[in-house]
Amino acid sequence: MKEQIQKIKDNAVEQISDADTLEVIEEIRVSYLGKKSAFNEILKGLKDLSPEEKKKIGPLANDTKKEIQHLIDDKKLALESVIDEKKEWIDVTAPGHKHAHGHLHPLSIVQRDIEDTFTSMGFEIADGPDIESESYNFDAINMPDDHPGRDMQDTFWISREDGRKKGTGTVMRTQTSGVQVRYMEKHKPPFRIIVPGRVFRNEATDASHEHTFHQFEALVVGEDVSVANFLYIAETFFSEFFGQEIKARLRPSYFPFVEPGFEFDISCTNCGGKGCSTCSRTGWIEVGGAGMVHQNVFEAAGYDRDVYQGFAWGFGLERLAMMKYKINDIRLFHSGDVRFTKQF
Ligand code: FA5
Repeated sequence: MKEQIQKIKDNAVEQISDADTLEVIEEIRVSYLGKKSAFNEILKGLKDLSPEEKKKIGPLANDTKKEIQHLIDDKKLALESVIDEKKEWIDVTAPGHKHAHGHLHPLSIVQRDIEDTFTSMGFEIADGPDIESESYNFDAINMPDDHPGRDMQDTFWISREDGRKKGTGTVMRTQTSGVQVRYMEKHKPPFRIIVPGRVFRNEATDASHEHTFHQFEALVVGEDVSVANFLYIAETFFSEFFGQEIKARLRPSYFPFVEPGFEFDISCTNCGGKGCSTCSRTGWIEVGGAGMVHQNVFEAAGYDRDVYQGFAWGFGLERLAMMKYKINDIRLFHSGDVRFTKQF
């Protein structure tokens, strides 16, 4: 029996020293010291031995059991401390993990820029719904049902009652100009507002046309507002936006909600007005429509048509962003291509 105990001990010592995980050491404990272990059988058999043998084998078995238990405990501690070390050890020379940072879309950057510049000039920011009544989008701004001006903007209709009665339909708004009357109905002059917003046109897309894009409306109303005020604000805004001196010029044009109406151009941001391929050698780039608010629009808002004057101005956000960042295709903005958006 002495040899048997020694053999168990030798095997245990060898296995404990080879054990490399806490799971293995637990298995060893169960197989050597557990209820069904060979060692337990030996201890159970002590009662059948003679008193003399009992005296020798009893202490030997107990000492061996304790010894194996100690070896297991020590090994367990050693394995646990290795695990802890692995957990806490930091390799300061290892390269760091690069975390992807969220960032603003280029159109959001440009929109914030524009809002900052206008608010610094005392403008408030107003808004209106993307899905707009036909009445605000067209009728109230002097584009009744049969007005040929409606043909200038291909419209996505949401609904329209039979018989094409004036003002009864719903549209994806084609322009931010519809917010003019919405705002004027609730506010009295003088005021200065800008209206940034998404607009929709049922148009074929190409490098400079999208079916969904953004406009910025500016509306200034008071008793003594003139085209000169508009020109000053336009030049101040564009000079600030492009970080260089910009000149603006007006060309006669037609929009039903202004009289007189203009297209307005700014001096080419690429060549400063000398003429280059960006401005087709003219030195000027067209950036939007503008004009003095039509008296019918004041009337639709409930104002006295003979008391107030104001100018309105609308430009495309994507087109400005394209000029600022030299982007040659408007479709990139909504392409969802992160290789594009990551550059800003
Ligand atoms: C208008 O929408 C008028 N509401 C602007 C206005 C406001 C005139 C106030 C007078 C007074 P227009 O359709 O030209 O006008 O559009 C204005 C600007 O939106 C254009 O100069 C252009 O920059 C941009 N734009 C128009 N259509 C598209 C399109 N399909 N894709 C991208 N930008 C466009």
